[in-house]
Amino acid sequence: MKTRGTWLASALAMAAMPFAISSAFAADAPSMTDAEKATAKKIYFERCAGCHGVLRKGATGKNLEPHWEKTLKDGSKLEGGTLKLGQNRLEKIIAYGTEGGMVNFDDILTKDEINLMARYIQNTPDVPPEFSMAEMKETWKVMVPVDKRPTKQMNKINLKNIFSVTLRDTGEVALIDGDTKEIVSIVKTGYAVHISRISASGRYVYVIGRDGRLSLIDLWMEKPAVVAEVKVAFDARSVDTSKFKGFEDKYAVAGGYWPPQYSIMDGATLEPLKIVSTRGMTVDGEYHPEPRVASIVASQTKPEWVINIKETGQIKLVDYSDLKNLKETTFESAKFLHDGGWDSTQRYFLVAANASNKVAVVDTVERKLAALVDTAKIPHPGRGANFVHPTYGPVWTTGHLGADVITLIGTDPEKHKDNAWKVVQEIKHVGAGNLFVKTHPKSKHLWADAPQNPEKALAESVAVYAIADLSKPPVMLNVAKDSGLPETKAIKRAVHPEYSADGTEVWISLWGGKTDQSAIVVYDDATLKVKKVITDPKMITPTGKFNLYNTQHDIY
Ligand code: DHE
Repeated sequence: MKTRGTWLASALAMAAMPFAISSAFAADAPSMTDAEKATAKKIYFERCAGCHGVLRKGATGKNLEPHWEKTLKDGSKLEGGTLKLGQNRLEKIIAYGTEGGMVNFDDILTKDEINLMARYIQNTPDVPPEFSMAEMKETWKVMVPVDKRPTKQMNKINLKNIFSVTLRDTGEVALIDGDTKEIVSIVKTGYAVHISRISASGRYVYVIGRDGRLSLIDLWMEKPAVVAEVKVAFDARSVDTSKFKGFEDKYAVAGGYWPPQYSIMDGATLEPLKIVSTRGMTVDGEYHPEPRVASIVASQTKPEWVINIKETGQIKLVDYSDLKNLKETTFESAKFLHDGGWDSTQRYFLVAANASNKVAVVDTVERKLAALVDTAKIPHPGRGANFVHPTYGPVWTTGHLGADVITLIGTDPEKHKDNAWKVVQEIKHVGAGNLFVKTHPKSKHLWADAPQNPEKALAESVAVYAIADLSKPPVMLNVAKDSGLPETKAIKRAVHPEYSADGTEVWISLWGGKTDQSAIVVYDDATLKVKKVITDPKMITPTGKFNLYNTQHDIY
């Protein structure tokens, strides 16, 4: 599959990251000047690190070390590396991509930059510095202390239906009133914010930037604003809060890509409390120096987080009831864990091991892996979608980046035992390149995007399936056309369906060019007609959207 580089764009701020150990460049690698190395390092973090890793050991993308060697199960050795591939082959791969899923960069990087990157990755990777508790504390800021914050909601917004929207390339989040569709506030956050998560009480929004900056927004203020901030890592993607009774709003937890560790903060001030490294052995028994923290989810039924470690395939249940004597239960699943969501009972967490083409099912009651389900190529669920299938009973759904299907997995081991943790149906999707699927308990529809599909018309559209008859072709909505926005050079990728709190509307972002005014198109879920186009000069590169009520209660 060939898709565009936007998917890969990684933390800009990582480029500015200091490097403790200057690279020991391989003897037979192409030479580079200091200035070239600096430019290449920046491009690598912007475009490549998200998939290949900082140390280039590979994850969703291939290993990019100058030389690697591995012992196969039968004892034989396999070796390879960028030096072996050589300058010409590397330039071709970077420019045109590969059938294996590497994207083409010939439209993003110049010929000189492609030449530079091919040389850079034949040299030994730089090792970025660690990030200690003392360093983290230095970055911690409380803009509005707890005793200066309101004691009740000071605005008239229906907080249940507010949406926190990532404005990816401006480093901001827009808070949009779901009832009036007015932008309530645009707040400065970290670079290319990844996700927003809501505290158990629904008062606070936690927003994590790719540069590891965690921002805390207080929705009770007359105009909601950032009240505290801390840098949790140099590169990060995930955050959640403590949701169990008695611990509401008490802690926040954030996952680092680099350094590979998770940090626990005070929920109201973001004061750093604890850092836990995730380095260790993969499920294959090999030491990994860069096991990045992928999705984190808070249990509503226990004082526990499910923390998924990408490269090692280890899943941790972290009991936060006693931080000094932190209890971690770790169990093996499959490598390259990424994103996932609860089943409808919120007992099981289903997480994609994306480059292993599997979904791991975590049983948070029995505290063990319930199943590892084989799926089509590169499952990418977001949080997935739960509904009752007319034939197979309760199912959880994932789309795929690498296959043109939507996979339905049975989730009811009590009443539909034969279907539990099995792929009960694969719906034919409009193409590969899906990122997110979504439904709502009150809806009769399943929505699926395809923003990474190379066909412009598909990338700009969403597909809506009727749950009552999933064999029927979907209704296609061309969101870019429905927005009424003028044509631009950049494709306007329709991404991330998100329901309103009452489940009657679906909001879709148009992820457009870096500086283009874009929009969120709101559809009526019953009639599939456009209800509203939310646009504004400041609406630039909207991507993820998080409805407060649905995110707070894990409704999807
Ligand atoms: Fe994401 C979720 C990592 C690229 C939009 N993304 C996640 C999660 C992880 C992750 C680990 C789960 C967080 C959780 O639940 O705790 N994403 C990565 C990457 O490593 C990757 C592949 C490359 C990178 O360099 O970041 C990547 N992601 C993207 C994008 O390019 C997307 C499409 C647009 C953007 O805004 O950057 C994007 N990712 C999202 C969204 C979610 C997400 C909207 C949350 C989905 C939800 O409904 O909860």
